[in-house]
Amino acid sequence: MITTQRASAYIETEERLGAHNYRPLDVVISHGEGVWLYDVEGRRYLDCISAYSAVNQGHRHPRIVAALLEQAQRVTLTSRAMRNDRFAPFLEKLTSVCRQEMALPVNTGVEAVETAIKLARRWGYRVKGIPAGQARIVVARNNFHGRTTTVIGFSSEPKYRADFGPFTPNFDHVAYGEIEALRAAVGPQTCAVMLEPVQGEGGVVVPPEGYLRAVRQLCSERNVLFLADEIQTGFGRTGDLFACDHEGVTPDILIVGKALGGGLYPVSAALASREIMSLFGPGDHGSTFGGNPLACAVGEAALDVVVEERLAERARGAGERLSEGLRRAGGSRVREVRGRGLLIGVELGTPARPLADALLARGVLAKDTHGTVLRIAPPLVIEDTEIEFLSTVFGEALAAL
Ligand code: IF1
Repeated sequence: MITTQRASAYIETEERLGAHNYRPLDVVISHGEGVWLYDVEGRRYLDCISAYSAVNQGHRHPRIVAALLEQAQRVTLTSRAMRNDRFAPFLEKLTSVCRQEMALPVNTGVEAVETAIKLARRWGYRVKGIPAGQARIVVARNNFHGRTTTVIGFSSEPKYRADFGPFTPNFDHVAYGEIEALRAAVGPQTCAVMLEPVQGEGGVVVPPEGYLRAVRQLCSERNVLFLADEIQTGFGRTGDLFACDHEGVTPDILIVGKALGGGLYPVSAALASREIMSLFGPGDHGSTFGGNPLACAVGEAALDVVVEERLAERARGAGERLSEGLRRAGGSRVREVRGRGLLIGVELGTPARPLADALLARGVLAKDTHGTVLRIAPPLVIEDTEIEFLSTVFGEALAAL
């Protein structure tokens, strides 16, 4: 990818002054609209990263931008030391869409994961009666739930853990998708099982049909909370409103984020029943920005767009057409095209970064994950003409490798 003088200047400064905690594609974006991003040279790219599924509604959705601008003229940050007139309507819409009784809003996804861990442990001690300090949580190998030290402490990925210890204890690991392994791992001190309904960073791994139902049943039988991390899979990404809906499963604690912010603002939350959420009393948990009026205004509009534009239904149909187009264009050069809805992983069997670079040169932004998988996750508003463009460019990029 030839970066021009202008782009190189941005890249040089970024490399000099910014921590090198990413190896980004060498493209400098200056404008976005719908599924399209434009770089500082005015070149156009079809965005198949969607900020890791945080832009389901498309870049700068007019309705969500309008909500942000309107609220920005009124009040933006009050803290939860007082109340504001956006919190209640946001809670009504969020609990109704998520089909949970109560919500605790925070900012980034990992904060919602940490909130769920604290809530599950408290339930373990005060409801299940687990002896103090002994509550355990079962997680899947190949998981990704965020980057705090507690959360990367139960990652199975060495590069996420190296030299960040010591880690929070009492997390047990099981193979993802194997219900017998989970049955064996759940013990008397287990308070919760936490899973992604489809593993994203782990390489777009879809569990066997019936796994989520079996997890739900096991947790109910063994008096253990089922925590579903739908931060990446939620709000239509996998062709259902939530990936758990594919198997008709309702988690005890639902963890959401990313697209709840409509691609404009960090909005995340943990949701649960009244019985569980009531275990948090005043002062037990909080955050400076959690539930701020601007976040609530953006979150409400983001939810309206997901529901009223039927993004889950669109993602299901578009995902089927795109997966078919990628299989046809990839032919024998692709081992597998897998995923659900518009969360698609192309398994190459060889490093996927060169393909990502070849796609970049042809106007498509896509990222490699787990080494040999190319993740394709465009905004859910993608049109059929754009799907055809993507499939064509995919075939050309593969042929050029
Ligand atoms: C990075 C990918 C990674 C998530 C799930 C919680 C979080 C995430 C299922 C935490 C965040 C982001 C983080 C970003 C890259 C991206 C990502 F899977 F989406 F591609 F890393 F695995 N649960 N995923 O996917 O949410 O605190 O970031 O708001 O850290 O590099 P967050």
